[in-house]
Amino acid sequence: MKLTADQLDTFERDGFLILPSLFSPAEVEMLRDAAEAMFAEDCPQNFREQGSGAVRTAMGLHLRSPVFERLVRHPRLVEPAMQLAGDRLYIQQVKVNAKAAFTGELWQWHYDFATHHNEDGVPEPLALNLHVLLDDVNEFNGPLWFVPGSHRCGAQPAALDTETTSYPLWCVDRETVTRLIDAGGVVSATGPAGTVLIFGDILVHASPPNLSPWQRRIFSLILNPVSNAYRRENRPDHQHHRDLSPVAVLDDDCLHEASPGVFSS
Ligand SMILES: O=C(O)CCC(=O)C(=O)O
Repeated sequence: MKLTADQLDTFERDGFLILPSLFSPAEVEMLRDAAEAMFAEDCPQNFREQGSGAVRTAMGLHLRSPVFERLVRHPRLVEPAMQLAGDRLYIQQVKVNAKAAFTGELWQWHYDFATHHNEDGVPEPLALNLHVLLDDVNEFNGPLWFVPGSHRCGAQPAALDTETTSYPLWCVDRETVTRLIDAGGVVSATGPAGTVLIFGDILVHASPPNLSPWQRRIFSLILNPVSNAYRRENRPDHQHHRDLSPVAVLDDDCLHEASPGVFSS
């Protein structure tokens, strides 16, 4: 799947794209079922909320599930990423972030490169984060908030926050966020299940807690150019995969060919 010239212009201007309903309800159902099985596991790849103990993020999914093994090679994700990056890409991180109804916790203001650079030694902010909404995401159940154009202001000062949530993250301070939002505004990335979000490594974003009665699950695939690979191995493989093989693209109907219970590789 190729992005149009308009979509490429929008990505360059805003730093993100929202592509509604790219995956069908049947495909989303397969992904939800696979995610549910992963969330039931007790393993180091599953990070739990500080408050409720519910799974907050489940990582390394393409190595744990045949459905996600295919999703990370899906042409509706990988082809636009290759088009934007103009390079061969490796699979850096694969996860589902969940926010349980009423108790799902926030993600602080940050840009991904601060963590990729400081923890993993990634040289340049060239990685792309590709999301698939697994639930309908509305203004109430903890959508991502993007600051349009913040990627054009360069990498902002960031500091490691190990306290606010269970997941250590390099975050941006309030003064910086205020300045960037005064300049560019803020957009809530909502849409029906199956919607795809694409954003770059220095786009400033966050997401609020989920106080609504609706759960919110989002799949995330981070692809990074092979030429821009990590230089440090501070974090475990599931937080930054070591395998630098360029990701191969499967057929458009690849999800339907996955056998749900059997992991093949
Ligand atoms: O799932 C969320 O709400 C936040 C995700 C995020 O910040 C990220 O993928 O970088």
